[in-house]
Amino acid sequence: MTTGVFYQQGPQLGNQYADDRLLRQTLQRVMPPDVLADIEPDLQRFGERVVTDIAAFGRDALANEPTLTPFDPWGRRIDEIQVTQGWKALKRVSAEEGLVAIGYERNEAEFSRLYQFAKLYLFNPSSAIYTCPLAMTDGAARLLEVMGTQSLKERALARLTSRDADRFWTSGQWMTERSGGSDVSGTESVATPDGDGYQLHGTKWFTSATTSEMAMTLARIQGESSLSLFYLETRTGGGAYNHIEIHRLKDKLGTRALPTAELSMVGTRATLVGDPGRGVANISTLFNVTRLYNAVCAASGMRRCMALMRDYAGRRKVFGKLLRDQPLHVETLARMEVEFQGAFQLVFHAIELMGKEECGQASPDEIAALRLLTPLVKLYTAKQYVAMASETLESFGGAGYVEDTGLPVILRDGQVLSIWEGTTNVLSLDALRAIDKNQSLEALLGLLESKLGGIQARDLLPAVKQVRAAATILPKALASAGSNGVEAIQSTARDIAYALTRTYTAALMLEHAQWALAELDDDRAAIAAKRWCDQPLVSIGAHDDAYRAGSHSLAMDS
Ligand code: UCC
Repeated sequence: MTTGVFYQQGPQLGNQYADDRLLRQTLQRVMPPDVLADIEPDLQRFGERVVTDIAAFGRDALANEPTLTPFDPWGRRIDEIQVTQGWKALKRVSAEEGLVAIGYERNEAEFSRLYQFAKLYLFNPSSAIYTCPLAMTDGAARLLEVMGTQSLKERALARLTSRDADRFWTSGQWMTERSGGSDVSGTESVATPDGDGYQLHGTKWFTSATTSEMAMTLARIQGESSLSLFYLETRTGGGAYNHIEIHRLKDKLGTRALPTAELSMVGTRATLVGDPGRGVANISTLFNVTRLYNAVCAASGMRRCMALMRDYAGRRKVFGKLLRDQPLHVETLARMEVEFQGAFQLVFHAIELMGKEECGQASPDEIAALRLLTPLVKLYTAKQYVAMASETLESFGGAGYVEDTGLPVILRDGQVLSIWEGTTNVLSLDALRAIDKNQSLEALLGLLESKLGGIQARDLLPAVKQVRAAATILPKALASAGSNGVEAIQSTARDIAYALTRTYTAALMLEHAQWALAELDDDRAAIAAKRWCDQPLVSIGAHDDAYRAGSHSLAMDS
């Protein structure tokens, strides 16, 4: 060993369940003791696994990216996508660990989704985004559970939710075409009746996890003005493609272990799901699930960033002191922890509501609130995670910019979370749709008030007042934005989404803080909640004609 030469130690990770106080506390707060006692040994075990063999599979998948071989040596078109052993192992692990199955076995009744998503949260940062195929698989499973025929349930749902790795299927979600990603109404794919099914023709421009055994997709039945939803299997019984040609794999900024292809359906046999012409409304069951996956992945990414930065702060010395003793570094991490805690409470609250809804335990207000929370939770956590990923790299200095530290992938993979499954703007507009159609704002504000009503700790009361003041402004600000017409309210949609999210999150953080003070005499959640509430919660401008003309002139230099 060389003496006198300095080598920096990199960050180390411990058991990701044992080390995660917020996860453990939140499950303790929300779940009955017997349910927690039932699942905790599994979470404890899995918390170790995600930093040992699962992390190794993830590293292998990142190091050996998928490839497409279009032809065999004799010139036959084969379109074979090869994925690494690590990626294949992640599929086996996902089945055996029940990462989708737990949500459908429902052994823990309405708490099953919390259990399942706690495992996904532990899994995601080590998985090279294997959570993407799992998200679509879960979304397809829910869709088939709600609107699939008995034969589709027996054939596909049973495989999507299987714990048997040899039987387990994943699903794709083929929505995007060259004509539109956010706006799918321009979909050019057509469906022609063929016996008791359909033949699909058309090109899909982004198909994630293209090695999946099945996909849900949209196409227009001849003669119908609106899109319909279809189930297809990617291979026929003999193993050949189901009339599908793969053109190329996308060369993406991140998610590089995940095969994402451009492909054409050239007579692909498919089955209609749900009523014809209701394709967009029907597939929303799927993407409302994937949007919650997106959010849990953002929160889990934030938590991984905190774990890495915290450990490193105890190893790295600068200007004569460890980073953990540098006041500005500590302040930077403290702000990030507040952001993480907010994201965490928001995500796990949405999952709690999802579990209740699926088990018939949610009130009408909780169902309406979840409709609005889904786009809010997705858009907000994704955006905050991208900012946090960037700050995390910076906190490692030059090491954060060097590939083999394993840090740059955090930023590259994080960036996709605010793009796929609906961009920030598309989801802000979806939140307006939910407010307009589902009376979800009243429901959300009702839940918020019931949470604030349970807070008694004297130390938290000023923050409760701040949140009540913000909640009172919200409907008025919305009405005022709406009074200037459709374009005015659309131009404020992001401000509205942020204001709603920040205000509701404040109530969730205060609820947890109250519990932690009362039950555990732990004031750390209270510190975070008060700091969250001290930031501006609502900032919604009145975008009248003159304001928007000014915006147009600034944006377009007109
Ligand atoms: O596939 C992709 C990548 C896969 C990777 C998955 C990873 C998952 C995360 C993993 C974590 C690591 S990306 C492609 C994703 N594409 C999108 O998400 C599309 C984004 N665009 C939208 O969401 C738009 O808002 C559209 C497409 C829904 C807008 O379409 P329309 O046709 O203009 O919408 P309409 O006409 O407003 O709505 C049609 C119907 C209405 O119902 P009815 O007909 O009863 O009035 C709406 O209320 O659909 C209903 N609807 C919804 N219902 C629309 N959105 C929703 C919703 N979110 N929930 C319930």
